[in-house]
Amino acid sequence: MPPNVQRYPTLSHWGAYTAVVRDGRLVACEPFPHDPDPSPMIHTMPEMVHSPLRVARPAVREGWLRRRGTGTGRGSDRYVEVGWDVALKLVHEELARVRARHGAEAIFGGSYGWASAGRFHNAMSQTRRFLYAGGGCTDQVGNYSWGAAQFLLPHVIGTWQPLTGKVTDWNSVAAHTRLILAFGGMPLRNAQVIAGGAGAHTARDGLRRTVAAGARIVVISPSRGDMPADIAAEWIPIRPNTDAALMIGMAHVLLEDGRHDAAFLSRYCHGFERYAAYLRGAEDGQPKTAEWAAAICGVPADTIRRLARDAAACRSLVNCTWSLQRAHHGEQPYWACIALAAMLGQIGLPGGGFSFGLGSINSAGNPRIDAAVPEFHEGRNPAGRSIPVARIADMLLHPGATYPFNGKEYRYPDVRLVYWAGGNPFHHHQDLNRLHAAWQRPETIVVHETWWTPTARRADIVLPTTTTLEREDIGASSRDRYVFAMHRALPPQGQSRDDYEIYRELAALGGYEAAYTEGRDARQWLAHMYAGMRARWAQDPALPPAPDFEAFWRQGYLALPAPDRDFVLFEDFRRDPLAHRLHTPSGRIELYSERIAGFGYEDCPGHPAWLPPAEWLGADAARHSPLHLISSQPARRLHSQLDPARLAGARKIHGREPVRIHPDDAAARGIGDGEPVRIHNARGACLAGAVLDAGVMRGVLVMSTGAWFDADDATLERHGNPNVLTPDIGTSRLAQGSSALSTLVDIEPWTGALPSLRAYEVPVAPDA
Ligand SMILES: Nc1nc2c(c(=O)[nH]1)N[C@H]1C(S)=C(S)[C@@H](COP(=O)(O)OP(=O)(O)OC[C@H]3O[C@@H](n4cnc5c(=O)[nH]c(N)nc54)[C@H](O)[C@@H]3O)O[C@H]1N2
Ligand SMILES: Nc1nc2c(c(=O)[nH]1)N[C@H]1C(S)=C(S)[C@@H](COP(=O)(O)OP(=O)(O)OC[C@H]3O[C@@H](n4cnc5c(=O)[nH]c(N)nc54)[C@H](O)[C@@H]3O)O[C@H]1N2
Ligand SMILES: [Mo]
Repeated sequence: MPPNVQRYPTLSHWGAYTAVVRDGRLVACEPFPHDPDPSPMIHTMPEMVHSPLRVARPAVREGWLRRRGTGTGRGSDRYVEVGWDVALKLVHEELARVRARHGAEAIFGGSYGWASAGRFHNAMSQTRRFLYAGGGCTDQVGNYSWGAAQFLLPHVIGTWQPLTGKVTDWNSVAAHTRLILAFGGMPLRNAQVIAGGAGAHTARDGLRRTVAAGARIVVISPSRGDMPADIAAEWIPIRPNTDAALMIGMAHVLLEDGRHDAAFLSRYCHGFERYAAYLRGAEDGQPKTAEWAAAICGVPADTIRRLARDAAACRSLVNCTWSLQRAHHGEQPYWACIALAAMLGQIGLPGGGFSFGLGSINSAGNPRIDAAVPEFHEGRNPAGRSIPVARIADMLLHPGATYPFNGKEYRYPDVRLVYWAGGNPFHHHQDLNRLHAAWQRPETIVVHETWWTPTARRADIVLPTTTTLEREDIGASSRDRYVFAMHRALPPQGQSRDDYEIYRELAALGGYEAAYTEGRDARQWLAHMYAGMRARWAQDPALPPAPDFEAFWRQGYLALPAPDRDFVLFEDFRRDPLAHRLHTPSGRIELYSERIAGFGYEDCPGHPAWLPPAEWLGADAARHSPLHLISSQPARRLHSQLDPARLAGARKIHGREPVRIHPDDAAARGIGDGEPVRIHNARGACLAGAVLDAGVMRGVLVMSTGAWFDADDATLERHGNPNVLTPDIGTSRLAQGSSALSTLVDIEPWTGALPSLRAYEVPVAPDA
C-alpha cells in the first residue's frame, strides 16, 4: 500500500465501514467485512465530506446582523461569514439575554433529529446537556418515527420497548412463523439504517430464511414495492389509513366464527367484552362485519374472512410498519393490531403474536443478547418543560395557548430563541409553509450544521460542525451486536468544530464550563463512557470480558456473541402473567382501557376503533383532492441526509423527486412516464417527476421524503418535498404525534419551463 494511504474504522447510521484516506482526502469507503448486506449509502461519504455545500465558516444572516431579533428574511437572506470569536459572542449574548429577560422556557432546545452515529458526539444529546447545564430550556418529547405508538402502548401493553426494535427476533420467526400478515409490507430499503449504526444488516437474511422455511407472506399495503420483488408474496392493496378497519373486520370474523382464543383473552387480557360489544355493534348499531370493513378499506369481504381464518389456523404473526401510526388517528391501527393478535391467542409463542417494524428498520428483530452500550448522560432539564415533538409550529404560532396531551392540559411557552443541532425541521416537519410562517416569530435562531441545509439557510447564526470522520467516537446501538471505535480519519474541514467544542466554549463564556464538561476532553469522555460499559459487562457472566479502552481502540471493534436462544416478545408474560405482570393498570393487555376512556378524548376512545382520519380517500375532502399521497422513507438517502449526493440524484427526474402513480390515474390526467408534474392541495404545491407504476394502488401517489426544501414562498416548492402538502395536526389528543401520512392531493402535468433549483446554492454573500 502506498505510504500516503491510511485506513480508519468508523460507523454511520447506514453501516460500518473503513474510511480510506489518500493525501488528506477521503477516497473510498469499504464496508465492514462482517456485514452480510452493506448499504450503498456508505459510498456517498467522499462526495459529502468534501462537498462544496459544507458550511465552511461561522455565518450570520445579513438581516439579523442589521437588526438583531428580526425574523424577516429567514430563507431569502444571504449570510456574512464571521470569525469564531464573533459568532460565539453573539450566541452567548443571545442565550444570556433571553434567559435573563424571558426565562429558560423561552429557549427551545429540543433539537430533534437523527444527527449522526457515535454515542458521544450525538448533537441532540450534547445540545440538551449544554442547555440543561446553562439553566434549562423547553425540550421535546417523543419522536416523528413512532410518536403515536409511543404514548399509546404504555396504556395498552405497559411499555413502548417493542418500538425500539425489541420484537420477536428473526430466528424465532424463521423457525416458527407460517403466515406473516405484513401491514405496510417489509420494505427492506428502510432496513439499511438504524439510529446509531449497525455492523450487520440482518433483515434481508431474516426475511429470506423465513420464506425459505415455507412461511407465507401477505403484503397489505397500497404499494406492492413494499416487499422486495424477489420475495414471493401475496399483495393485498389497501386504501391508506384504513388498516384499523380491516383489522377490526377480521376481529369480527373471528368472533362470529368462534375462532377467537377465549382462554387467552380471559387470562392475559383486560376488557375484551367491551371490545366485543363494539365489534357486535352494541355501541353504534353497526356490527363491524367483513362487509362493513370492505366498504372502508377496499379489501373484498371474502379476502378479509380468508385472512382471519388463515391467521387462526396456523402460527401467524401480524406485523405493522411504523408508517401505519404516522397518520391521523394512528393510535387505532396499532391498538387494533394488538387486539387482533390477542384474539388469535399467539402472543408470547415463538414466531406468533404481533410485531412492529420487522423488515422496515435494521434494528427490528435483530437477534442480540442484552448488553449495555456506552452511555452519555444529558443531565436533567431544570426548566422541566417540554412539548410533544411534532407540535413545534403550534407552539411558535400560539404562545400561551393550552393543549391536551396524554390525559393532561399543558400550555405552550413563549419561545424567543430556537437552538438546533443535528436535525432538519425543514425536512421533518409537516406543512412546511405553515412552519415557515411560525419560524419567522422567534427573535433568534441558532443552528449547528455541517452542510447548508434548508434549516441552516433559515437560521440567524450558523455554526459549522464536523462530520463523524473528523472526530473520534464510540459507535454502538442497543440492537446491534457490535461496538465500534470510530477513528478520526480527516482533520476538521474548513473551520468546522465539533458540537462538543462549540458548547464547551459557550459554556466557558457563560461560566459553567465545568458543569458541562466535568473536566473531560472528548477522548477522556470516550474512555469514561467505555469504562462504564466495561464495568457493566464485567458484572454479567453471559458477556465476554471487554478489553481495556486502549486495546479496544487498537482493535477497532468488539462483537457480542450471538444469542443462544431466540427472543420472543411477551414470552415471560405468557409463561407467568403474575410474576411478569405488565405495567398497565390491570397488569394485562388492555383491550379496553378505563384510563384512556377517562381522558374523554373522542379522537382516542377506550378501545380500538375505526375513526376516519381527517384526510383519506373516503373523506369529503377527496372530492377536491382525490389522491392519497404517501410520503415514505427514501431508498437512497437518510431523510434529507445525503440528498445532494449522486446516489439519490441519479433517481431524480429533471432534478425533481420521483412520484409513483398508477398508469390509469396518470392517463386520466395526461401524465406520461418521466414527465414533470405539479402536486398540490390547499396547503401548498411542489414539482416532481412522474413514474408510472402498476404496483401502486389506483388513487394513491407514493413519494419519498428528503429532497431539500426549495421554495421562495408558499406557491411552489421546486424540488419535490412532500412536506409542503402534509397536514400539521396531531394524531390525537392522546399522543399528539405526526400525521404526515394523512394527505390528500391532486396532480397535473407541468407544462411550463422548469424553474431552476436553488437548494444546493451556498447562500454566503461574496466578500465586500
Ligand atoms: N412527510 C413525511 N415527513 C416525515 C416523515 C414521513 O414519513 N413523512 N418521517 C419523519 C421521521 S420518522 C423522521 S425520524 C424525521 C427525520 O428528520 P431529521 O432527523 O431531522 O432528518 P435528517 O435529514 O436526518 O436531519 C439530520 C440533520 O443533522 C445534521 N447532522 C448530522 N450530523 C451532525 C452533527 O454531528 N452535528 C450537527 N450539528 N448536525 C449534524 C445533518 O446534516 C442533517 O441536516 O422526518 C420525519 N418527516
Ligand atoms: N433508506 C432509508 N431507510 C430508513 C429511513 C430513511 O430515511 N432512509 N428512515 C428511518 C426512519 S427514521 C424511520 S422512522 C423508519 C420508518 O419506517 P416506516 O414508517 O415503516 O417507513 P415508511 O417508508 O414511512 O413506510 C413503509 C411503507 O408503509 C406503506 N404505507 C404507508 N401508509 C400506509 C397505510 O396507511 N397502510 C398500509 N398498510 N401501508 C402504508 C408505504 O407504502 C411505505 O412504503 O425508516 C427508517 N429507515
Ligand atoms: Mo423516524
